[in-house]
Amino acid sequence: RLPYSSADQGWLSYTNNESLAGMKELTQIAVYGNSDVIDSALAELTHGIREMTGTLPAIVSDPDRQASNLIRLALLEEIGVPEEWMDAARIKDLGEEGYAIRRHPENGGGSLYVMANTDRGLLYGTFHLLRILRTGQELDRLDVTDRPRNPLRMMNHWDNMDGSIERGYAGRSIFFQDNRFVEDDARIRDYARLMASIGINGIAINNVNVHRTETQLITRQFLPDVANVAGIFRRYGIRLFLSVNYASPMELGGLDTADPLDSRVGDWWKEKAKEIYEYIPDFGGFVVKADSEHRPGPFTYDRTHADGSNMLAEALEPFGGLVIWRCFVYNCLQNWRDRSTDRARAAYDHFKPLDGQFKPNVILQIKNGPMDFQVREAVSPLLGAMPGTNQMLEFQITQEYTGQQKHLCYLVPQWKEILDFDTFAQGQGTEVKKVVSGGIYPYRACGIAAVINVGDDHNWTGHTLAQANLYGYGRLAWNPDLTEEDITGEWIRLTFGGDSLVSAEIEPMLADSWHVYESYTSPLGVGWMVNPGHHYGPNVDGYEYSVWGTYHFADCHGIGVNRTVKDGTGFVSQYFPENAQRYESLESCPDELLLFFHHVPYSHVLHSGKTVIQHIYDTHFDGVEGVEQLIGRWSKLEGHIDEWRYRNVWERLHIQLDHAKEWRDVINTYFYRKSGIPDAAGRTIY
Ligand code: BDP
Repeated sequence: RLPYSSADQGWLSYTNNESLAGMKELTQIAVYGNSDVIDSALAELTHGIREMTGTLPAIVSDPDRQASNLIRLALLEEIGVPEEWMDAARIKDLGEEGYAIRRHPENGGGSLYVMANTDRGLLYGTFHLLRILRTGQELDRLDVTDRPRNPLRMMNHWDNMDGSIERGYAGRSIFFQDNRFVEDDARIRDYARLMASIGINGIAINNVNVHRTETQLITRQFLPDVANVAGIFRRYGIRLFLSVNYASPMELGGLDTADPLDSRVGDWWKEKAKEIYEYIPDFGGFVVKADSEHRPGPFTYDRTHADGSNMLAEALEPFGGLVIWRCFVYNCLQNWRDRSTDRARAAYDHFKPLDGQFKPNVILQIKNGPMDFQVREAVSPLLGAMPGTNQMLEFQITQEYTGQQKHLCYLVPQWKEILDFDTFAQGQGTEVKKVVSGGIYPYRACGIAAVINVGDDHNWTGHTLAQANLYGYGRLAWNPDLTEEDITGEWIRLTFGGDSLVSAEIEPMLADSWHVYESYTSPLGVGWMVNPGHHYGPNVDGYEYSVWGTYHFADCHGIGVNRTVKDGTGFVSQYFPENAQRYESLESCPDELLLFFHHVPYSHVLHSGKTVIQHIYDTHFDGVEGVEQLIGRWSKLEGHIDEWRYRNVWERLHIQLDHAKEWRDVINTYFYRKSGIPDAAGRTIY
């Protein structure tokens, strides 16, 4: 048994399952293949089965082909599968990370096979089998093959070495404390298990804002510790990445420049890369935030982001490392009096002209929207717009703008919309999910990354139901075609067991929650309206006259940002024509993004038939009622869920209710005073 930590095991918590207890196949396991990752798979399998059946399965060596009543965990090259089981094409199709799970009682002698080309495939297959067992799926003629759609499925930590987490709402870092690595790594092991079980294969452990101490992570002082974490990850098929400070050659190397075209700078990074790979032979590479929010970058030297990233890429290339270069580049010191600037334009304006100039081991990491992880914003027009440059999508699981894990806000529905968004880059059917998985352009590396919502809280995510975002992200990164319903149902059963009342109440809670949160916060896609700095709670004009470029332009006549080509910022022109036309015209612009693209009078009538002002009033009243319904549903689960988790969610829902009322009253009052238009339903607005 592995030394698991005492933290909540989340969706890996197993409870006794009587229907499995009698299954003979679960009493013995034969393993074909040998590696650390296979050992992890075996440990997970024995642990899970023991927890579910009460019996520790025996490990048997080399049983003959006819032997029955066992699980065969097998590398395909070791076992040589009988032809009738899988044709060659299907096996090839499993690739490096896919697997097959089969059980044919009649000709397999009652054995259950988990088969893969690689040890990582076996690990993923094992977790899938455990899911099948835990959710009580039919085992009789099991015939599953699966492989991930996205080559890279990453988590980005924004952890600082002092133990704090930028935009963290679930406690302190699980990696760092007092400017060192934590000593007890049981929690990190559990974390690696959770991540591998949802298919994550790359993790950047430190904040993209790389401060002085974290700059040192790539020095001999800390590389042994980094290597230790990389070792824990490796056993779970995960490669470790580091966020690096672009100015490291100056801060660590004593150079007087970080100019990417100065050969001393390139040489410094080459030496540095060599050093890192001495410690971590499978090091994933660098995540870089450059020229953004006061971080250093190539702009200082009048160089482009292609120059900057290629220089790093060259250093990592001999070792197979990647440079993940973030596109969150904009002017955070802009003059708000100058209405011709529009922050939404920035990523596209900076990067699109550089298409084709990046080295094959550079990937551009693009936030889902052109602004910054708002509850609702348009999809970034940069996605799909660079045929000659690897791209990956960036989501934010940590709920910076979506209630900071005090409010329930299930983000899977939002992510589904974004993944399914048709960019029209290559005509109809060029959805974001196809672009970033490499299905449209011949990308060398690509996938999805997300800013994680995990800290050292007992339940990892602060709000226990926020675990569903973590789980859902991993599942979607593995397969963006999974439905919201599938993911939600699976997560609930794995996390809380098979009580049907629990599923019946939590499913609609999760399904409604994004919409509920959106209703009582900023309306119709306009975003922001939060307190500056920490981004929690309502403040309509918090950012209105600020240099950050985030405005709603509300006055007594109307509200919204005119981003049209006709007489606005022209942002709309960055989309492919089908989307540009849809957003440009008031008639076809979808209601939920109306104020993201247009400035309209309060009396403007939406497709819903309501005026903008009445929509604002109605949704804000509805939003609070929505939270009351969430509480009503959750209250029915008392006694059906353990006390700790029940209280954890109950308390947060009540905080949410209080704060939803505050949002409602601040927003409604603001717009009532600005517009002077009373609520048609005559409700109290202050
Ligand atoms: C903003 C966050 C800030 C991050 C930045 C980023 O407020 O803390 O550093 O994004 O993504 O949303 O770099």
